[in-house]
Amino acid sequence: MSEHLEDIANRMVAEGRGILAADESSGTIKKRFDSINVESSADNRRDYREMLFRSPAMKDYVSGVILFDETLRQNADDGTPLAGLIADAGAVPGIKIDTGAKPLAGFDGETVTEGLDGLRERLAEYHDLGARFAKWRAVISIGEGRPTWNSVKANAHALARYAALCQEAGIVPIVEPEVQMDGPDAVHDIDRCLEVSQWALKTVFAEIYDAGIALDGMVLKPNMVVPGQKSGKSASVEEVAEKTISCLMATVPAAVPGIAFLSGGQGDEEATAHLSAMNAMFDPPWKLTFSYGRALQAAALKAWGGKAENVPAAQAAFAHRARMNGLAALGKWSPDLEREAA
Ligand code: 5MM
Repeated sequence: MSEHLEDIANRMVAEGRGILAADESSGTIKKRFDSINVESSADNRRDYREMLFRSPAMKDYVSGVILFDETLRQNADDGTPLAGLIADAGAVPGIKIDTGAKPLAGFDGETVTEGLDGLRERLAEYHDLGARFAKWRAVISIGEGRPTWNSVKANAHALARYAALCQEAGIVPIVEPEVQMDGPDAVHDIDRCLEVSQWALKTVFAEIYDAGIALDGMVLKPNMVVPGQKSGKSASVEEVAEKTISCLMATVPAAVPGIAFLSGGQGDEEATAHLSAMNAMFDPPWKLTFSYGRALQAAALKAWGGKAENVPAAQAAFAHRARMNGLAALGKWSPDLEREAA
């Protein structure tokens, strides 16, 4: 018998654990590998991800891993499917299922995420390959006259249609409406981020309601409320935590079991500090955890550098970041712990 959606969703946001976003598409993983001068070949991508999934830290701090299509079909060096390594570590394998954010016709500088055509059939195949959750990322950018209502509405509608198809297939949807903190003209302040994030989330949950989504069988992956990276403005950890929570309290129904944040270009320690502060300061109705890509992998990627002899050092770097974020998911991280453990 298939596992219930709410049981999978609860496993994905289990106490003190979070999600590893390892679903970089071909272009993004190439950029990451370029930064360490490693060729982005299928074997190198496999070796890198095998290093992460075999890390002993997986079983303690990682509840789920988001994969790119190629990775879900790859085997480790000894022939074990990579998704099998994840399941053996007690984590849920998931799949990035959208086909990317594409220019929104008639709306310069805005995108709508595509991938609905043929999605029912693709979900059935991914379920057979072992995926038990999926992820779809909508990108909302802030700028002069942006976002427009058309982009907020089109992205929210697509997210809800995707979520309905996932639940029909027995797959938990991660719903990711990312209000970007970076980009060429991210000069907005934290209050503009708050305003747009609330608008995007209200619209997403209105569409989700209309589409009849079971709220207890989904996970939300939002941005934190932060100033734009090019604004020259900063915000304290407390301000980010307070404004992010106030945004979520105003928009996310309590029946959603968990919220797993993206890191969005924040520094590793910054992303950890923000998550920990939220969990320490508030007792929200949902679990608050991480679904970080860059903020979980950056140190490990650098330590690995494409060399087999660096695997132990890379796994140690990954274990450190995963443990710090596991503590943050409990509100128990501190800068002192960060330095003691390093
Ligand atoms: C790992 O990056 C994911 C895939 O991005 P592309 O489709 O652009 O290759 C991305 O969706 C990621 O899951 C989220 O943005 C969270 O990652 P960060 O690095 O922001 O925590």
